[in-house]
Amino acid sequence: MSDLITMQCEFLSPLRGLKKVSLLPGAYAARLSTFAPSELRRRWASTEGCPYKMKKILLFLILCFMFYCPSVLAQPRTIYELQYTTAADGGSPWAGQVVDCSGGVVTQKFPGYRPKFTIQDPNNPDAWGAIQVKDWMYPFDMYNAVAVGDWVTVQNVLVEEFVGNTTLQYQTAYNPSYTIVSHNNPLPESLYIDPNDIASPVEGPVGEWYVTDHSAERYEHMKLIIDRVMVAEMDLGKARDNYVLQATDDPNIGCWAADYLNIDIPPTSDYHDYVTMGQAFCRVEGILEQYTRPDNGWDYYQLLSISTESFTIEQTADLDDDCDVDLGDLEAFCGYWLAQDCTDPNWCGGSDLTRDESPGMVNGDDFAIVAKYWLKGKR
Ligand SMILES: [Ca+2]
Ligand SMILES: [Ca+2]
Ligand SMILES: [Ca+2]
Ligand SMILES: [Ca+2]
Repeated sequence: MSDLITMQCEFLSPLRGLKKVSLLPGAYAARLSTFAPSELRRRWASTEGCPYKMKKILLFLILCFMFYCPSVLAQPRTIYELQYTTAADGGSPWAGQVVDCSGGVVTQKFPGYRPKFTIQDPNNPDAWGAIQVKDWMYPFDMYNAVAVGDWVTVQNVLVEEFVGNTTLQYQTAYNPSYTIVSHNNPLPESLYIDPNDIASPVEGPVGEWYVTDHSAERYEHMKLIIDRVMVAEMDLGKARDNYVLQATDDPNIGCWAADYLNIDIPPTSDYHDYVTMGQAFCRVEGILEQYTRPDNGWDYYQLLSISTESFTIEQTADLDDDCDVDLGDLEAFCGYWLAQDCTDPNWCGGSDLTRDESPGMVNGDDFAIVAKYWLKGKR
């Protein structure tokens, strides 16, 4: 056996790219596991110099090792590795392969026929940092076990492009597993982007909508914030539940959004109560999802709100109505310092933030609110 393990066979050469090597079967198999199937076939076909019997023995050893020691073979991939792509269609280079993923923090969960959740790796805050996990294994033990804020890793999951979204499919056929590494992690900060960073689709033939700029692919399933937008159109998209969030100062800038993930929408509505035509928001926070069904005339990205907290209509302590809290607001606040005649509706220029009596006054209690929200809304 030891002779077999340490033999120097020409068979090793095409696989390792070396003339003479000695390897334990485990390391050998681990090395092989890093090759794509097509590359393995090519290299196997090129081992003509190796005796057929020896090739069979080596193959047997490798398969034995792969069967008994899968955890040694596994090379966990980061979310970034699974998502990053330069492909024009935005597809993951790992699509179709079964992988382990070092995972990230659960940012939202969505029940359904096949429940799903999103994990985001805070180590990649700017792009390619999040991915969707879908549980196919009834009664959905994994989905039920994980909570928002858990850091979750998954093993033996199929990478699949599902209607435009890179998805880790948790399916019986691949003997998957998961690990909750830790609980109560802070959720990754949402990334401020311009609404135009999520290009809106344009209507091709009537009723068909395709996005021509797929640069938002890098944000797929990440937590994002856009600010200073208003609802400009509704009832768009496949489910007639998409709306346009348009920059309040430029009608040419906007993106598509939807509320189907939102835990606070009324049961009979497609929209959160805040989403009405013309409604302006200081900020809208959400998770980006793609919807691609070219056969049905669709390819677009949509910002999905998560809860009521996803929407900021007015920024608390923003006294000069520019959606942030900074020196301009502090200056306005100081102009009313210790005023004692604050009444509805002006409340001393908004500086009586407590509004707990009428007439009220501007004092330390109000300043505490300014301090609490200081710099909120600043990019
Ligand atoms: Ca995509
Ligand atoms: Ca993707
Ligand atoms: Ca302000
Ligand atoms: Ca007050």
